[in-house]
Amino acid sequence: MPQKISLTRYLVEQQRVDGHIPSQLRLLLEVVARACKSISQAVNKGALGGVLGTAGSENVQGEVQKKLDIIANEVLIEANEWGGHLAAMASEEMDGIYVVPNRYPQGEYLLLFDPLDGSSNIDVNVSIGTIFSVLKKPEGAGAGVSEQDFLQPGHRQVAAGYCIYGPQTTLVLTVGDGVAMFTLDREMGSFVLTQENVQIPPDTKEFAINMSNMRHWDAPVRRYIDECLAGKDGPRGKDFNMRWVASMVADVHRILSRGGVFLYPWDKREPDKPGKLRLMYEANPMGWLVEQAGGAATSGRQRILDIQPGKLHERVSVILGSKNEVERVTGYHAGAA
Ligand code: AHM
Ligand code: MG
Repeated sequence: MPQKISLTRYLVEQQRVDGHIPSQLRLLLEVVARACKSISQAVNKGALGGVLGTAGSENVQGEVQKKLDIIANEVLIEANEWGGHLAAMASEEMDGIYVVPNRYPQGEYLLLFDPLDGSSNIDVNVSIGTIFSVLKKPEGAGAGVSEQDFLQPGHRQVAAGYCIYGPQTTLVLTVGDGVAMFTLDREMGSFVLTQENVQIPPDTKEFAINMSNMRHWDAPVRRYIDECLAGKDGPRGKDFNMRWVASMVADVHRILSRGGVFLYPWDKREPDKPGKLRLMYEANPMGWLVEQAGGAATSGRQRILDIQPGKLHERVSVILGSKNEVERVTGYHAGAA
């Protein structure tokens, strides 16, 4: 039987053999993985743990917080604040940044997360997940840390990933050397490498979009979906299938596993907002994972990873997945400009 490779061993080997993960980053990723294990436990208990339902509060974006949103946020902060590897954290569930308290040593990394993505699926027992992104404090930023230090484009990420809580709990990670997947072995209590060098096929017959928003879309997105729906007899000359889980982690996980294209575009419901999803802790980490697996990620107008954020909770239009499809939709935007 082949030897099992744990996440710890994978990270140690990345550090030792390839030398591109400093020990502090390795520690950080191990701690994030440990926090994800705790969140996975809480998610699994569901109603038995009294963790379902709303918490009676709203986050900075005016969304109702679920109990598990808050629990997951706290688990990630408590796990990460004392290790000495971080300067500060930012989360979908917190208005401002969380600076590591003075009683702990300060590190040089910045951690951003969506503690529990796909919140609307929590109470209905459908896959949800934690998304994370790691940046380094900019050179010459001086002592202390501010929100400004976080405002770096996605191509500056040093690690990114997500943990999906579904039929299996799987941690998906990139440190800039391809994408690896680790499945949680509950008996062993550790994440075990189950897939390396994940690749997204460049072509697909599967798209993911919330079709109920169709009447609000812009012309390029409408054109793309209309052409997919036209099937074999349309301009694409093939039939397409559609999937929409309404958990970005689940939709992206499917795309990393068998290809596809995911769109959450700008729409007319909120004309002043560039999109629904958040750039820094949703689009950037997912965009980098997808690129590392040979796919592409754009806003329709620009590569996601090249967008300079103006604020922590910035939103963005997202098109990601199989490269030829993403390039096609992006091309339709260029044609419409
Ligand atoms: P959340 O972070 O508040 O859970 O919202 C993000 C989620 C994504 O996971 C998913 O792709 C999208 O919202 C679904 O939105 P909709 O319900 O509009 O289809
Ligand atoms: Mg989210």
